[in-house]
Amino acid sequence: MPVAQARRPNILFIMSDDHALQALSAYGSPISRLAPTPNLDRIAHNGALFENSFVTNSLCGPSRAAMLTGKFGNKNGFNQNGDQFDNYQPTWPRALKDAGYQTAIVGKWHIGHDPKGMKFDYWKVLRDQGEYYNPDFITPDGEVREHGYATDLITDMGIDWLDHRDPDKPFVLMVHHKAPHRNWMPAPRHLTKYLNTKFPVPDNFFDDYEGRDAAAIQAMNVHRNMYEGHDLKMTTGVGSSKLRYNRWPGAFDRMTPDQRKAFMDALQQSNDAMNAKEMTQREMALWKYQRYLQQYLATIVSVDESVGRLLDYLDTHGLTDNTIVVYTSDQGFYLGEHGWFDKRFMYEESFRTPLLIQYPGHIKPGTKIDSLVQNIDYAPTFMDYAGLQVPDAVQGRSLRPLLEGKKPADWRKSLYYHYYEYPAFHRVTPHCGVRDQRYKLIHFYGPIESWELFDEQSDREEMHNLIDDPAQVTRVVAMKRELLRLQAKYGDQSCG
Ligand code: SGN
Ligand code: CA
Repeated sequence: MPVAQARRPNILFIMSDDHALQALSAYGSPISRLAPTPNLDRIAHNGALFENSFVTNSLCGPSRAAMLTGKFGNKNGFNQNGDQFDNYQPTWPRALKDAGYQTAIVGKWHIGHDPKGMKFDYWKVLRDQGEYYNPDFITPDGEVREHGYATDLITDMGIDWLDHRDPDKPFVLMVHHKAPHRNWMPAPRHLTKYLNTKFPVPDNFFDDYEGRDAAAIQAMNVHRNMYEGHDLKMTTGVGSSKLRYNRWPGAFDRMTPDQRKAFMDALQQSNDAMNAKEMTQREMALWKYQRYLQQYLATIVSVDESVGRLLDYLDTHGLTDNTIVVYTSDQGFYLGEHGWFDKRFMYEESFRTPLLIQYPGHIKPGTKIDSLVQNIDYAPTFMDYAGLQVPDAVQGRSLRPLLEGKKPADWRKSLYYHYYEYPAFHRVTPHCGVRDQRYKLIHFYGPIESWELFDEQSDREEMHNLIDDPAQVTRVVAMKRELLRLQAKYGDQSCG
């Protein structure tokens, strides 16, 4: 093998599903201080943390498609869940495979049935959204149900593949977790982890959505829209282990009797106390918020353990120095901000996504990067590190200069966003928008036609729509012009 090839870095790309920045302690939120992620923090400590990392469209499929291609949905053909990704189009795993890498993906796929066509040397992906307990996987040989907990199974598969790979070739391993996606079922060993923890309630949990019409009509409110059985695991009465509204019983029915008993037993005391108490609507909303966070954060403990196991594997096998490790999520998530769960909106909590990258010797430990970056930048970054030419059609830009401590003068000053799916699950009005380091302009279209402007510096919670503020007239004109410039640049003419 040529020397240059032997030195090319391995890439371990770990992605979770719906992991909010607020739940990753390296980002330092009050919630994460009560539910720390020490192994994820290791990556930030060893390498870089992106303080301004965003997605192109805050939804699973579109995000994955953007990451694989380095292009917005209007170019890669995937704008909403349910679209079919064309696996034969250019992607970074395929480009690296063609350049001599060994490639593998384990875990969530969700942009079609399977990754056939992308030439992975090994793949084993969850069927559809995937389940937490005893999930079904699609493999080249058909479908198989594995006994166990999804996060652990996916980690085992990744490690097993590393054990059996060809050590003479560089590798790409993509470990894509289901967690912490809805319906938030923790591993058996973490069932009671946070049941006695009281998490801080966001100031805008009881948001009245004044001046924000699209926010007012959504269906992603923790109190109103979560399924009391399926999501919150609330039972029908004191002493009962029967779940309240359980829209998709499959998540529980697939458990063994022992798994299910352990799961419900762990919650019995808390459920009984809830059922025994007369609560006002407001008290019930707050109770649900706590139960939601307890479950959501407990699923992240397993993700954190998975990352710890993978990092330890690299250490004990002498691979750490020559492996780029990336941790990200397909998007951010609401943990009660505006009263919500889910994502989709261009508001901060779901527009942002965590991004941590280590590459010892190449990225200074403890680096913090405040430049605006987006998930279309991952593909060109990996191609760049693998020594490949980035095709002109790629719309993102390599993060390598930023990771090496440089700040190119022509780095982007604003980001474009476009969300399409409606009404889907959560009735989020389609919208597009532009964000710079300080301001954000959003254009909602379809069921609601409106514009919003936020000052992220003075109004981080995005409660005050400044669009009609006379003091902002010039800014609104400038930002509308910037929106048009970005739409022309990215070739998207479909926003309302
Ligand atoms: C499921 C969830 C929704 C979620 C979508 C998309 N409902 O349909 O709440 O918005 O996935 O999520 S569930 O009760 O079936 O879990 S995504 O991350 O795959 O885009
Ligand atoms: Ca997701």
